[in-house]
Amino acid sequence: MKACHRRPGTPGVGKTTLGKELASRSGLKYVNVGDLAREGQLYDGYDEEYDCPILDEDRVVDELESQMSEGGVIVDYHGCDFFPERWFHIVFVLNTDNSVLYKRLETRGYNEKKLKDNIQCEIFQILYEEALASYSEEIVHRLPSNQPEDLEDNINQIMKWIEEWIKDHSS
Ligand code: DAT
Repeated sequence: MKACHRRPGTPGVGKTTLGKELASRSGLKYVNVGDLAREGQLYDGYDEEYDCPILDEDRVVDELESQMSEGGVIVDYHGCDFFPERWFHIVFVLNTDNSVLYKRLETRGYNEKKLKDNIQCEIFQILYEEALASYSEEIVHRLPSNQPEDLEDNINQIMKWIEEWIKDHSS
């Protein structure tokens, strides 16, 4: 479980595509944790097996704390168990069928080991279970992310949720 969420190689389910499009339509801020870590070199050693730096989770949390307390932020990352629970009002876990995911990751030039591990990770729904274990069940939602229509549906659904949330919290 640990090895899976430590890897910065994102599984290609469409988080960045969805996150950026949502930010542009809703006016919320978008933060890509992988980019943030790279820019600030927020790493704690190197994982030889996966040939990638290991995320320094505490420094990532410190770095994000002030803007997360302000609110209105969409956070894009493949793991979520090291973020403070109070940061989030809703958590979405994107699901892509294995055959579709395999093709996307192959296009990205992932090697055989990285491909197998990421697909394995998806099969066991590790990230979904991690989200359920880290946040209240009612705020964790699974969304399909196989085809462009899914993206549009997901955006519309989340936009509705954002509008409702704003309505409920503006008194
Ligand atoms: P991630 O941020 O999870 O790594 P991404 O947003 O970079 O994923 O998307 C990976 C690739 O898949 C990219 O080429 C765009 C494509 N993609 C994203 N969402 C999709 C969808 N709903 N249908 C088809 N392709 C999608």
